[in-house]
Amino acid sequence: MRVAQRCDIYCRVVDNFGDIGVLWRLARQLGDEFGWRVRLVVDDLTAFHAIEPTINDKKPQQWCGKTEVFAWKCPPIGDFVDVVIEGFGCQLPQGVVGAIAAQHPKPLWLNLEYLSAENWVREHHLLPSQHPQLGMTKTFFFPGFVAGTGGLLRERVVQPPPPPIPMQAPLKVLLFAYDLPSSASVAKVLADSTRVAVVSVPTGALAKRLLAIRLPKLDVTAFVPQREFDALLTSFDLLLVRGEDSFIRAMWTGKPFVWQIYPQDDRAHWPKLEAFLDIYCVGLAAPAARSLRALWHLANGIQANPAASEPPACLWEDYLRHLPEIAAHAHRWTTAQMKKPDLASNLVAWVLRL
Ligand code: TRH
Repeated sequence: MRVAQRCDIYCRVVDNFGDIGVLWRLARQLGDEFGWRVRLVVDDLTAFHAIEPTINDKKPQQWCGKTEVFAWKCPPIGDFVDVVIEGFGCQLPQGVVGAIAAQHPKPLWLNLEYLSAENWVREHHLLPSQHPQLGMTKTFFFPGFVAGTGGLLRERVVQPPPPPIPMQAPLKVLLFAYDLPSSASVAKVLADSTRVAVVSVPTGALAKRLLAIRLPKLDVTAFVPQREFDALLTSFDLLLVRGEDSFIRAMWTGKPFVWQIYPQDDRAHWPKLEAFLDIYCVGLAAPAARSLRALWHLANGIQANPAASEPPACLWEDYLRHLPEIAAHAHRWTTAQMKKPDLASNLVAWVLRL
């Protein structure tokens, strides 16, 4: 059996914080829970600093807990490595590709893909791809919600959620969303609702937009370090989250949430959202599922039939009517997901089996 302990993870920040957010979690978990020696190579230390304030964005090489962090322009080359994880198809620096190809034995080379609930993910998970010149195989590792995929990032410390409690008091809502017109329209509906006490928005472009329109009940909050993010989420009743990492963390709270998916050109993200809704709504009664879908569509600026769509305030009122059912469903969904093996465990098991 091959015991992999030396792992290099490569991360290019395309946008925002999700790329580094996911790969930093994975790096930490592999080190803390599996005893791997992990090196994380990142092209944007400023984004990293935003979620992990102990990172010095001027230092090309530094330790952060058990992880050694390198700036992209000076990656570690020459040391023996067992596993190389390329984050989200980021393309390894040229010198690194040559170095790992020259190593004997060659490392396992994985590409960690973005999360999707689409059906094809199961068929593509763990598919190998042969490098045309180097005689090396890169394996595609797909996160996912169902058996046959790589699973979801979840550290051992994440506990099953407490049972939902009836929400009588006005709701505290977190809105961590993109700076889009759809986010502003959801924010307005929330702020106008007598059932909402506060709309909390992390500092950033959307907060600026909402401050500019003087949104009532708006509370602009400081960006917290990622290790405090779960605690932040659990302090709210309803979570509007985005991207990949905050979406999964909201899920682990077991609370009702709305997912604003990362927008892509040509609406490529729409089928991804629908694929998740299709699996998420299983077991939810049709009227509640319709209401949940309608609010998620509103948050994502999706209008299947603009002529037939109800005003945002009506969609919200309908959602509120179904909220007890939606909250119970969220708890059931999370409890079921937590019974599945997590992504890091799946990845380690696959590496050790080879
Ligand atoms: O920042 P994002 O929009 O990242 C996106 C997505 O990952 C998307 O899939 C990807 O294609 C794109 O980046 C490039 O949203 P996400 O994924 O939720 O990441 C936000 C991270 O920020 C997450 O790790 C939580 C962290 N965070 C904090 O640490 N503190 C905070 O106060 C907040 C609000 C977030």
